[in-house]
Amino acid sequence: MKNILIIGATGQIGSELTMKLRSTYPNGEVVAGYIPGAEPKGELLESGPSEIVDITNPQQIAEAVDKYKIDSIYNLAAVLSAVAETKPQLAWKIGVGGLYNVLEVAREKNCAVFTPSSIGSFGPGTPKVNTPQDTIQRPTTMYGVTKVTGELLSDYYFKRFGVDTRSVRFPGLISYVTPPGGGTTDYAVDIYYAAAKGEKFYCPIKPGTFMDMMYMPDALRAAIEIMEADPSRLIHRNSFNIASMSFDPEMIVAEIKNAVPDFCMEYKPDPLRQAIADSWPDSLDDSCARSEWDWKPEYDLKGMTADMLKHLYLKFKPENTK
Ligand code: AKB
Repeated sequence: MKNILIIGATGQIGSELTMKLRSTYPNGEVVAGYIPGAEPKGELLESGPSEIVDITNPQQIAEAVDKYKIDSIYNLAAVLSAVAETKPQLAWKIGVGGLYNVLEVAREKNCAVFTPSSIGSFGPGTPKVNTPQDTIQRPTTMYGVTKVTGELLSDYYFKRFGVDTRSVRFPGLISYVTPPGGGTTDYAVDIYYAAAKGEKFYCPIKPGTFMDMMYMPDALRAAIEIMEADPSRLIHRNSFNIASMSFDPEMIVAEIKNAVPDFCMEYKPDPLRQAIADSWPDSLDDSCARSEWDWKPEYDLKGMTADMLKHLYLKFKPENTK
């Protein structure tokens, strides 16, 4: 990879992945694609080029690819699971229509494409614990439907047209930089913000609801490593199970309380998010990613909690919030 276009560069993953790609490939162009209203700011704006690239506009994608001689596209535009249930048409338009636009440009202009899938690509009929790489994928959410369609479409473009498409199934991603919006796993980010601000947390997910989660530095590394992987070793492409930790609200609150003993949480389940979480696996088996491209996470719940709280305390120090 040399010249990279990130579509959705100002979102939860994009804002950090763009910076990481710029430091990983200092001699290439790493272009932050954004939509009006979500302009890049600060370091993201100043550290490299940015362009308006709306995933629903194939011409804008093609123009950015031509202008910067792009060879790889990171397609991060998505409507997350809870919002997708309230706006299913929009979720399809961005998740599937948008991906089709990206794949067509990639086919014509010979680009590699990374499009994340998710634990949301599984459904209630999937084995729940240690979910295998190749198994039943019959999601009951629109988000999941777009993710499975995306996996199939990406594999089709690889097999039919030779487009170098690759992907991982992201768990819930936890970060102190850019908050997520509209996901089912967002509670596992919000809980750290509440703890660092000294606030009580109302948990929208019931005790005993396990989901796979991952700290952002591991997720960013996975996105780059899969695109750098030796293609001759890849048996799978779209999309790899990756995993690092699985927990329920009781476990994360216990870990936070080790550092913040007076932290207080009350359950206030959100029926929409709970139903989505109940349809997803508890934990994924990521052995194919480990054997085909040497995937290995670095953070567990303990390590992530320490790092999250350290950074959030800095963010919310009175002198930094003025
Ligand atoms: C969501 O909760 O919608 C996302 C995901 C797991 O894909 N974080």
